[in-house]
Amino acid sequence: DKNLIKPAEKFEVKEVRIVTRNIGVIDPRNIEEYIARDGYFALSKALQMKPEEVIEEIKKSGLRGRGGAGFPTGLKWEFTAKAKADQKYIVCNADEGEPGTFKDRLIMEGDPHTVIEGMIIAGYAVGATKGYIYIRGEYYNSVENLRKAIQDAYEYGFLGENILGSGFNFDLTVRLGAGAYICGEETALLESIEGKSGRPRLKPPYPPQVGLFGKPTVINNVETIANVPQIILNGADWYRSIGTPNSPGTKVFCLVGDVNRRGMVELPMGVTVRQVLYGFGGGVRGGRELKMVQTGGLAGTFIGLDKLDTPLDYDSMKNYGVSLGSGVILAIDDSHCVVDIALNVMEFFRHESCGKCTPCREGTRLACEILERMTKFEGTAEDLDYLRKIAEVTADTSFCGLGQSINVPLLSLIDNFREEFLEHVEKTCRANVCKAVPKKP
Ligand code: L3W
Ligand code: SF4
Repeated sequence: DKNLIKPAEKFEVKEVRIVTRNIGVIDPRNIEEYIARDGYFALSKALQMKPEEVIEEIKKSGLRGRGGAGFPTGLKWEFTAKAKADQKYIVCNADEGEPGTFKDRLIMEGDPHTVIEGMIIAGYAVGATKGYIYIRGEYYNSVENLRKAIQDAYEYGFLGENILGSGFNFDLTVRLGAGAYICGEETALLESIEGKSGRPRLKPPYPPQVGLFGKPTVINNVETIANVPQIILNGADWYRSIGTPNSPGTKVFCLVGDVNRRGMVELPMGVTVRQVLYGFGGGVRGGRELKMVQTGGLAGTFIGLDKLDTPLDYDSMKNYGVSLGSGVILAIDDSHCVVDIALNVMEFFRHESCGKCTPCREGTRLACEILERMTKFEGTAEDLDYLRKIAEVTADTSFCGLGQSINVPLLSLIDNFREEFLEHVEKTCRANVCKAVPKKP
């Protein structure tokens, strides 16, 4: 509702649409509309370059992985290109499962050809002739639009044999995930494509050396791949002119929670949390007070109001302790209780833990037990220290990123809102969410 948006002028933000440039502009099921907006021109340009030149351009652009970890894309491609093998693969991680994140879905639904074009260019650059898009099974519209787009791309000669007369061959297949969050972890995803149960592999070796079916593999997030055609078309210098020196380009943010306007917006890297919240989101809903913000997804940091001016890029964690992650910004107003939020987060990780290793399986369970006690006013001050210990040990000893990152949300909540946790020991909940449960006689 536009009437609800009252952006304070100084927080106004200007969208820069690279990845989302065609969304809502073209009919995603019509390849000709994509071509009319320079679609597949980048592919044609790339095929006239040497594969090393394509990689060099991506390296120069400074593009970094948009799934959350920010690994340099050009470097990943170079490792894969240099690995010796009879077969290589490109995998698009479209198993978007981070609560609050829906950017990859909207990109695939609204502009599937951009993802396809980016994958073909990646295949040419590293010498891969086969690609997989591993997509969340519940993303029905994305799956449909991607399948139609792939079929059309074959018909127009952008996929298959001798693409645009270049002698380069590339085939693309869509694979559906079945709803496990852990399958978004890149090696669990590879296991799943291979038909095994989705459990993470030990790293190293990393996928560029040993990936899908044991062969060198590039795995990139949807948003990362969707940047590629525009970088090839407009050049690395153009790309570097947007964003920050260490994090060039844009980020697609998903703003959710207690704001007037929720949704997806593409902004230059380095925009502040406050700019997204107020410039795009129009501030807190219903005249309530903002209590905290979680950035970067459920495994991201909870920040208080003192950190709202933090610039969001891949350095924000290092410099300010604020995660960028996959770009979720969750606004939380004062009607929510901090202990209840912590319990909610931990219940998610307990449910999604694949159970392969003890620290994550048991650590998440124990954390839930303690937090549940606290929400019933049965916790003690020592419980807080115990929670901290569980978070630290789980992070230090878990096998994969899921268990290794549960300390981030938990410790940021305990450190920033310790007083409110302790109030629960005194049997009060300032948000009136938690209640004592009468003991059974
Ligand atoms: C070759 C090396 N490759 C690292 C590669 C590695 C991977 C990438 C990052 O994601 C993020 C987390 C959250 N040679 C390499 C190398 N690589 N060293 O770089 O690796 P890593 O292990 O740091 O991170 P990751 O496990 O791939 C974890 C974010 O994911 N997250 C959730 C994201 C959710 C979505 C979504 O729903 N769309 O993206 C939640 O925590 O931010 O930073 O490719 O192989 N020496
Ligand atoms: Fe599975 Fe958790 Fe261990 Fe990762 S850390 S392998 S999700 S049990």
